[in-house]
This record gives sequence, C-alpha cells and structure tokens, in this order.
Amino acid sequence: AKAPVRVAVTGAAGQISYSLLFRIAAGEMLGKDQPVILQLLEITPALEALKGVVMELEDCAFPLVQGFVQTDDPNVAFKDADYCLLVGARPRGPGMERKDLLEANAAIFSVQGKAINDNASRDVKVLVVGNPANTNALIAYRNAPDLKPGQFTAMTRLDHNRAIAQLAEKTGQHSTDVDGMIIWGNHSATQYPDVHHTTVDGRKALDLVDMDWLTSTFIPNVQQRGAAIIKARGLSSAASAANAAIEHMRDWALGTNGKIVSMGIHSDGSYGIAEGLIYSFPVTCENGQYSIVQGLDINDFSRDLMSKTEKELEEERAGVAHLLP
Ligand code: NAX
Repeated sequence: AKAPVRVAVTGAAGQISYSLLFRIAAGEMLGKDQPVILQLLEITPALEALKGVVMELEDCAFPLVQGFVQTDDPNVAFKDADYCLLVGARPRGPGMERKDLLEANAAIFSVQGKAINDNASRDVKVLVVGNPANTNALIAYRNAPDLKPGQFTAMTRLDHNRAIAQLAEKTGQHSTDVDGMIIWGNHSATQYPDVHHTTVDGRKALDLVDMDWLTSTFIPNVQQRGAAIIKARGLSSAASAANAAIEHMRDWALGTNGKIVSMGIHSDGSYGIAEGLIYSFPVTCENGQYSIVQGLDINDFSRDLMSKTEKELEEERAGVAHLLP
C-alpha cells in the first residue's frame, strides 16, 4: 500500500470545503489507492463548526483517510503538507472597497505563504481558491522564498469547465467532445475565455459558432457565471468550485494525458505576459509538472482581451506592492 500524503485545506468549515473534503477523502483527487491525512485550518471562531465537519467525515469511515488535524495555527496545518488547498479567504463585507479586500487578503496570504515556506514538504503543490485568487497566490509565493514560485497556482478551472459546458450546449455536443478550451488571465470578470484553438467533436469551434455569439453571449456569460449562480441560488458556487479544485489538483499531480486545461500559474513571460504575475494559461501536465502550451497564434482580438486581464492583474499587484517582502 502507498504511504499516506498530507493534504492541507484552509477554510475547512466553509461551503466549498463541505463538498471538497468528502471528495478528497473518497480518493477522487489523488486516486483510489492514495491514503490521505487531512490537515484542516480554520479561524478560531469556526473551530467548533469544523469539529462538526470532521465528525461527519469520521462517520463516512472512508478507507483512505489515515487521520485528521484540526487547527487555527497555519504552522500546524501546513506541517509536512504535500498539497495545500487555500480555500478560506476574507469575503467582501458591506461597504468594503476592492482595495480593502485586497489588503485584508494580503494579510492572510502573507502569513499562510510564510507558514507553507517554513513547514510544508519541499515538493508541495499549492492551489489558491480564495478570492482574489490570482493575487492571493502571488502574495503567498512572494512570502515563500525557499520554494519555487511555480509551486503556487490559482484556480481558473471552474471558469474553464463553465466555458466548455456553454460551448457544448450551443453546438449540441457533449462536454467531452470539447477540446482545447483556454481561460487566459485573472479569475475575475476580465478573464478571457478563448475558443480560437478549441475543437468540438474534431471540428474547429470557430466554424460552428459566429463571432457575434462569442462576443455578445459566450464571453460575458462565462465571465458573469459566478454572479448568475449567486442570483439563482442565493449563495456562491460551492460544489462546482470544489469539483474544479479536485480536477486542478488531480491533473497537476496525475497528468492530463496531453489534454489542455487552464491553470493560474506563475508567468514566465510566455505570450508576452508580464513575468511574475499569476496568470491563467493553457497547460498540459505530466509527471507532476505543468507546462504552458506554446506556439499558439494569437490574433488582435485575443491579444486585446489578454492584455486587458493582464492589466487588471498588474493593478492588483501594484495595490498590494507595499505589503510584499
Ligand atoms: P465560505 O465563507 O463558506 O467559507 C470560507 C471559510 O474560510 C470560512 O469558514 C471562514 O471561517 C474561513 N476562513 C476565513 N479566513 C480564514 C483564514 N485566515 N484561515 C483559515 N480559514 C479562514 O466561503 P466559500 O463559499 O467556501 O468560498 C471560499 C472562497 O472561494 C471565497 O473567497 C470565494 O470567493 C472563493 N471562490 C473562488 C472560486 C474560483 O473559481 N477561484 C469560485 C468559487 C468561490 O467563489
């Protein structure tokens, strides 16, 4: 049998985690043969609620679960962690400006980045889900000088999956027929869902849909899908976000077999995107490593939208610059 790996999850008593933890425990993230130890972080007032979640996990008697850690101390939660899913974040309160939100989260992700740096496995893989996810991931890696920036990623997989679902529906095909979807940039309303390199059942997406549908329906619908879910459900996406987190980590750890997925990753300057930003790129994964899909032709339409979302990320970075080491 395999040795257990340590999976740290923050915001573990929140609504995304209520779906996420059970699926990790069931082996859906790292494989049905991979035992896990769940190391759960919450803020002090939520530790009682966390206890209830752990009681339910215990009541599942999952064969793969080898133990739990419940704590409000990041140094304990990230001790020897192989995977960190940073889900907890400060939500936007009434009257809170975007700048206040950035700063409140900068404080959280500075502490957590440093705690990961000081305690986690040297091969740790980190996924930031908590918003603003890309900039939170940037703050975390800047506070982790002993690790590689490439070990810190942000989640755009939910956007990626939403885009696939929208295109499949429009073309009357199944989501599994859609290949080569790309989300560029920030996990925000400026993200660019790009179908220029996408095929549906082997045919070019651009031959199946017109530009007018892309610009007036598809792109805004994908960008605004989170808001539409809130409007319909009265709560933000949770199970679908958990599903995306599972797929992001599973693909990174176990590989994509050549399939293209979108991940918010440390920009190395590919496609002219400013180095050091956490920007969503098309990637494939193999042997526990992701690599950016290179050599795609970018037309003026795409370049304009890729630059817009890049600019927003540069503004976010500038907004927290005074808090970065
Ligand atoms: P909830 O408010 O239900 O849960 C968040 C939990 O995090 C709470 O239990 C809270 O006590 C905890 N928490 C807050 N600060 C913490 C800290 N410093 N350390 C540890 N735990 C802390 O939110 P939920 O719906 O689960 O969403 C979590 C985050 O995911 C939010 O920031 C949300 O905006 C973000 N999302 C990101 C998505 C993405 O695609 N990247 C999509 C879904 C989601 O909106």
